[in-house]
Amino acid sequence: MFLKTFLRIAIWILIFNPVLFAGSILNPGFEFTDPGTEFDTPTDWTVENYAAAVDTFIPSEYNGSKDAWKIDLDTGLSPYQGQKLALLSNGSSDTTYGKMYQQIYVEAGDKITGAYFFGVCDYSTWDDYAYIKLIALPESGLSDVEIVAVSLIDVGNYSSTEGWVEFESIVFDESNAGRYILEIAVYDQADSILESYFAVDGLAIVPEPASVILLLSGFCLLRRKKIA
Ligand SMILES: [Ca+2]
Ligand SMILES: [Ca+2]
Repeated sequence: MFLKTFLRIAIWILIFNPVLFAGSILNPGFEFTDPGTEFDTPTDWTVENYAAAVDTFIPSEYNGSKDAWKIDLDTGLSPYQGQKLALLSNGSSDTTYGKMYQQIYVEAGDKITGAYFFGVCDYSTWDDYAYIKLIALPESGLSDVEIVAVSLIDVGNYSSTEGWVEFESIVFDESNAGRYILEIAVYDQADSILESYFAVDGLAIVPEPASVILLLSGFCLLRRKKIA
């Protein structure tokens, strides 16, 4: 009787809460911030230069032109999910990049999803760029995995994406599942002048339905064996 109840609960969890069986990212929606930091640093993320959690990104008049940006500059960019989004900038003149990162792990069958916005205040051939990628830990035997790569060439001079762009990574398998550094960054190209902005929100590690079904069939087999 107890076993039957346990199996019923386990199967219910598998069907309705598949995320419990995926890898993990801490503070994936940037909703939590460390108090007392110069910028509102998202909890669980290590930041370098300008990388903050903000309620809304309203671009200022600061330095470079935003003449061709495709969002409303007065109302700005609201979070993709929740109350906050992550905003990174390479700054103007004083720094050449903004970055945030944390160690994560991904299981076989997982993929990483989310949304980004990219806006540049520069022009070609100073092609500022941004990315989201997994960096393999030393001696892990794994290779880096690119998730998002976007540059000025993709959006045009003094321009931006049309709001949030949803993305998803490859589906990981046994050969590339494991621990990585999840790194989000925006960089100047060639010089340190004229800033660009990279916003990210709604990160999630999502198991592919096929892997959930596999787990479920594993439980069913276990159950048959116990009954037999
Ligand atoms: Ca959020
Ligand atoms: Ca620049």
